[in-house]
Amino acid sequence: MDPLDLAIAAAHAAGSLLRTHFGSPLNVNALEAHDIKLELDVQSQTLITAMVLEEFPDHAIYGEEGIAGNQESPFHWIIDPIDGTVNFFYGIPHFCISIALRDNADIVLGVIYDPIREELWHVRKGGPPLLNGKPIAVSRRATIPEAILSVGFSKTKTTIDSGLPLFQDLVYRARKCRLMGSAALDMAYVACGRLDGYIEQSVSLWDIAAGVLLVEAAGGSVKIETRPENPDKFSVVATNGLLPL
Ligand code: LIP
Repeated sequence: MDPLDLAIAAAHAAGSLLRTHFGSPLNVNALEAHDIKLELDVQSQTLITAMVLEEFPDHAIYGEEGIAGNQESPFHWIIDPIDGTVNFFYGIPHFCISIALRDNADIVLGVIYDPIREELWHVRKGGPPLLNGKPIAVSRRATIPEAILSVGFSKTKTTIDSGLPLFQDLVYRARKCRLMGSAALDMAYVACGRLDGYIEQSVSLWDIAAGVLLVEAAGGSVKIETRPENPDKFSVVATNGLLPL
């Protein structure tokens, strides 16, 4: 099976699982000041992992809910089983599944699926970025005053403290700043021109892997820096490539 077709099938399967449970009582695995971990996150990743390893038993899984498969493999599937888990828990219909495949250091495909709006973004390295099968492109807005931006604060006091000054500056300069709660959807929205930029201080690879390929394929730019306090966390600035950010 073509790996992109598999990623799309896995996103759809996980999407219908999430739709089934959306708005119903949920088993909470962990409740933190700025984060919630659901049993459904684990179930969704388990479903995607089973589908991937059935087709590619020698590949590796690197997901928010843990790793699986052959970690020596050059092929790593990077999975966020529910991106926007807190939104999901509160019944806010703004979350998605994000799946990317990395071949050695290269992200070669990305899929982001919003199961409530039934919006599927996908891209293969070197190919056109698509939303529900139609080509997409970033916006042409080039100045901050005309821009709509999404800003994320992640999950800790440290990351909130480090993000606040930038937010305080941009909220006065940009047309609007939004806090939408899903890094992957923020990047998908930049890729299709709904947002002009997305900034967050501390996210994980699974939050942004598919989105990076999508935004760059759509004509945008993504700047990623490793966090000084945690090599597995990244600060990200994704824009349409025109904004001075
Ligand atoms: C979420 C990100 C969001 C960030 C949250 C959290 P999760 O991912 O998508 O941008 O602000 O703190 O990291 O935990 O829902 O997969």
